[in-house]
Amino acid sequence: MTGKNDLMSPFLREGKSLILAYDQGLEHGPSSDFDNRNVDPAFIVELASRAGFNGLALQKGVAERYYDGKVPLIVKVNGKSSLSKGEPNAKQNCSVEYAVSLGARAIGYTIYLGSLFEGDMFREFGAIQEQARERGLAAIAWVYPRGAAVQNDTSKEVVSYAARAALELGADAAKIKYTGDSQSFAWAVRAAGKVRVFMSGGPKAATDEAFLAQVRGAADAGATGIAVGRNVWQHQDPLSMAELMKKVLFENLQVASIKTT
Ligand code: FBP
Repeated sequence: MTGKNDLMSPFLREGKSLILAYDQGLEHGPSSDFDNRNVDPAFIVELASRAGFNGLALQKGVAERYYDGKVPLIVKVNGKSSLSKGEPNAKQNCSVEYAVSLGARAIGYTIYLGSLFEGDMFREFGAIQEQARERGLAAIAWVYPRGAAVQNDTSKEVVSYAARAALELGADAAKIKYTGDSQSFAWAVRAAGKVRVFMSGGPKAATDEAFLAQVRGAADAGATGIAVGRNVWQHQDPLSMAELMKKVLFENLQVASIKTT
C-alpha cells in the first residue's frame, strides 16, 4: 500500500527509511555475531534512537524487556536458530495481538522461499498479514530464498522472485538481499510493485566504502531503504556509520565524496 493508507508511514522519513535489525541473537546465536558491547540489547535500543533510525526490529523477548518506545517497533513474529539443519522453516512464535501490546507498528516475518516448507510459511504469513491489516499494522516480509533447491540467493532472478513473492503474498514491505549491482536490484524493486523494498545488510563488509556502495546502489535502484544489523552494530563507531548511511540515503551523497574512517 502506498499513499495515505501506507501502513509503512510510521517508518518513513521523506519516503525513505533506515531500519535497525537485531534478531541475530536468535538467528545466529550470540557467539557468532556479538561482542561484549552489542550482546547487550540495551546498547542496541539506545543506539537506534541516538542514531536516528526510523525503525527497530526485535524478537518479542527482547522487545518485552528492553524496548523504550522511542523508535517505531517491528516485532519479528517468527524465527529459527542456526542449530537446526536441513530445509529451513521458521514458525510463528508471537501473536499479532501480543506484538501490538508490546508497541509494534509492524510485524516482521521470514519466508524461506524455495524451501520444502515454503507452503507452511506462505500460509502462516497469510494469516498474520490479515491480522496485521485488521489492526492497522504493516506486515514486513523478510524473503530469503533458501534450501537445497536454491543455487544462488543473490542472483537477479532469485532476488526479484523474492521481491515479487512479497507482493503476491500481501506484504507492505520486503526485506531482500542485495544482488550486487544497482541495475539488477532495480529489476527486483520493479517486480515488487507497490511493495516497499529494503535491502538486507548481510555480514559486515570488508570496508565502509564497500557497504556504503551497496546502500547507494539500492537507493539508486528505487529501494525505500535499508534494514541493517551487523554493518552498524559490529562497527567500531556505529553512530558514524549510521550517519554515513543516512547521508547516502537521505542526502543523495555519492560514496566517492564521503570520507570514511
Ligand atoms: P544483518 O544486516 O545483520 O544481515 O541483519 C539482517 C537480517 O535479516 C536479520 O534481521 C537476520 O537476523 C539476519 O539478517 C538473517 O541472516 P541470515 O541471512 O544469515 O539468515
